[in-house]
Amino acid sequence: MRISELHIYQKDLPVIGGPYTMSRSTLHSVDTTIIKLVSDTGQVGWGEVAPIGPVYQPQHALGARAAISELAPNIIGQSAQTPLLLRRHMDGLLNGHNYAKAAIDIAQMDMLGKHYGLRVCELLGGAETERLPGYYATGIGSPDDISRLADEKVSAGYRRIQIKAGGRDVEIDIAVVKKVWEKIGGKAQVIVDTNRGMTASQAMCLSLACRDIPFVFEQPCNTMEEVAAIRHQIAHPIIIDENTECLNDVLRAIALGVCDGFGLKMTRIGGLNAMATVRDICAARSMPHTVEDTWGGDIVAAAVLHFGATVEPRLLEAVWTAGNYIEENYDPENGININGGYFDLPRGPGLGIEPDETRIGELLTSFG
Ligand code: 0XW
Ligand code: MG
Repeated sequence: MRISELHIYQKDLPVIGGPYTMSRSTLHSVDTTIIKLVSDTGQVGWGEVAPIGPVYQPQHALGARAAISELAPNIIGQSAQTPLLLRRHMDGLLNGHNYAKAAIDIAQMDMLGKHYGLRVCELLGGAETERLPGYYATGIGSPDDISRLADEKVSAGYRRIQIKAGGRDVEIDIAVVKKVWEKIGGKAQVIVDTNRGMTASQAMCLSLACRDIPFVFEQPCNTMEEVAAIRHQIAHPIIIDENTECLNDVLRAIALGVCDGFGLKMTRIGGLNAMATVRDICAARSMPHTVEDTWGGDIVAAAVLHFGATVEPRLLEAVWTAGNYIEENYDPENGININGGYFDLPRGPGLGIEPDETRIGELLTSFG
C-alpha cells in the first residue's frame, strides 16, 4: 500500500466559552490543519496539527502548512506500511518541524490501522485500558472564579485540575492556589501551570508561600536552566511541558534531574511513533507524564487517547483534549467527548473516527 494523495485542509476553531487564557497568550480561536492521506488501494488516513497560537511554542499554523507542503511531493509514492522509514524519509527532506511531521505520522497510522483492521493503540503496542482519566485546565482568573470553576469540575468527575498562573503579580497566583485548595483540597490533584510565565524568584515565592499545599508545579519558568536553578529550593515536584520540544530535550531533562515528570504534547514531539520512544524512555526512568496536545479536534483527540492507552497506568498522569472548547465534533457519530472526567477509547480501526468532510474546513491544497 503506497500513499498516492495528500490533501491539506484549514479550519478555524473558535474557543467556546473562551477566550482561553495562559500567562503569555489569550486565544479566541485556534487555526487547525487537517490532512487526508489516500493510498493507492483507496484507504484513507486522517492527521491534524493545531498549534495553540504562534506564541506558546516555536510553532504556528502557517508554518505547519508550509512544512507539510514542503514534504508532500516527496511523500507521494512512499509506503504507507513503514512508519519508521516514512519518518526517516521526512527527516531527510526537512530538518525539524516535528509538529508538522506529526500530522503526517498520525494520518499514516490511521490509514495503517484501517488497512489491517487494528486500532492505533494496538499498532503502538496495545491498550492498557479502555477508559482514560482527563484533566481540566482553568484559565488565568481571580481566586473566586478559579476556585468556583475547580469545584464545579471536581463535582463533574475530574480528579486532576490544572490552574493557570504566571504573567501577573505572584500574590494573586498565591491567593488563587490557596482558594482552590480550600475548595477542592483532598478531592483532586492540583497542578499549577505557569506556561513558562514566572521568573525563578516568583516561582520560589509561590512555592514557599504554599508549601503546605501539595500541588505539582508545571513549567514554572521559561527555560530548563531556570527550572534547574530552583529545583532544590522549592517545596513542590516539577513537571516540564514546553521545554520538551524533542526526544533530546526529554533526555536532557532526565539527565539534569530537573523534573519529576513531563507534560508531553504528541505533535510537538513529532507524532505517535516519536512519542512511543519518549514513552519507553520515561518508563525506563519511572517518569510519570501526561499525554496531550496543544489543541485540535477529533483527529488529534483520538490520537491522544490511543497513545495514552498504551502508557503504563502507574505513569499515566492524565490525558487532555481541547474538546471542551470546540463547538462540534468532526465525526458526528464517534466524536471524542469527555464524560465525568474520563474518556472512552475509540473502538474502531485506525483512530476509530470518520470525519464528516463538511466539518473539516476548507481544502487548501492537494498533492498526488
Ligand atoms: C492545558 N494544555 C494542554 C492546553 C493548552 O494546549 C496548553 C496546555 C498546557 O498544559 O499548558
Ligand atoms: Mg502545560
